[in-house]
Amino acid sequence: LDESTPTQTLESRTLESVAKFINDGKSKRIVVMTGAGISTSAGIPDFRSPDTGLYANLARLDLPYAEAVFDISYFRNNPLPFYALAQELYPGKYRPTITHSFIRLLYQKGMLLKLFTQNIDCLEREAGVPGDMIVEAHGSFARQSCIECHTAYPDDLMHKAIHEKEVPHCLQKGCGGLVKPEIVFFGEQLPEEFFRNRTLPAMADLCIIMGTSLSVHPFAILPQYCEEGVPRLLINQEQVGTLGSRSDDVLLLGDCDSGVRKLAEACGWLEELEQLWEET
Ligand code: CNA
Repeated sequence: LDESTPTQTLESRTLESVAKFINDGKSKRIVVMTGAGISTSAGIPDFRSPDTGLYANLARLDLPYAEAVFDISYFRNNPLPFYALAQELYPGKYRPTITHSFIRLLYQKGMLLKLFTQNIDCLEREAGVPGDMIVEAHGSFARQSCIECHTAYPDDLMHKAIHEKEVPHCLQKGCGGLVKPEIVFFGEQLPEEFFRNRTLPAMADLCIIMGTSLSVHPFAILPQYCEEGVPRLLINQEQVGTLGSRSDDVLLLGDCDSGVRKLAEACGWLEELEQLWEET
């Protein structure tokens, strides 16, 4: 696409046009899609950024390959590297970012249709987005269960195990299988709620994609469910997926927090957003 390619819906492929579209009341069903990049400023590393990403820093865990830490067959034989990492990622240590608060603001304004997140850090919930507005496509640390008999394991015991760096085992008589937070590992099915909701982006009148490399499938396909002519705004360090290929795609390349501040400012919501974030 170049400057001369006509738009279908927006006046132009700019952030200001997206803000005008929102302020004109044309956007009441926003679908937001997020990934690790919205939590990096909270102090949680993403996977794939060179140097700072988790995969670049896993050498100390002595893994055969970086992704093994989230591989279910590797975990069965050696759960220790995952639990070393889980201690760092476990909810409670991090504060939601202003980007998380921006999603809450969309919800408060009655504009959020659904948030699809790949993140497992629960920061969307902590920012005040209700659980039923969120599809945690890769699960989260919110629940845990036995990988053999799938019996749920109590939260307080999980909390204790994480902090004492122990690997928890199933409490069912005769089972004793390994317990794992219900985050989706390589080799595991995505939660049923992902499949139930995955075509929802087709109902959106605006889609905002933030902080994801869109390299994990089937999540990566979600933006393509948006109808042609529905504006798709990408706020990310880099261009990803097929974003930028449609007439109403807007790319805001840079960090998420300044991107959402710019969007909020253009909508006249900046003060409200900053206050909401302060109170979180
Ligand atoms: P990824 O593949 O690491 O990609 C992150 C993307 O965000 C990249 O395109 C970066 O350029 C971009 N990015 C990083 N920081 C910023 C920033 N401050 N502002 C704007 N853009 C930024 O992560 P994905 O989420 O796409 O990959 C999917 C994996 C990562 C999922 O399975 C997650 O469970 C997993 N993950 C989650 C967390 C978390 O819950 N916080 C942390 C690390 C990995």
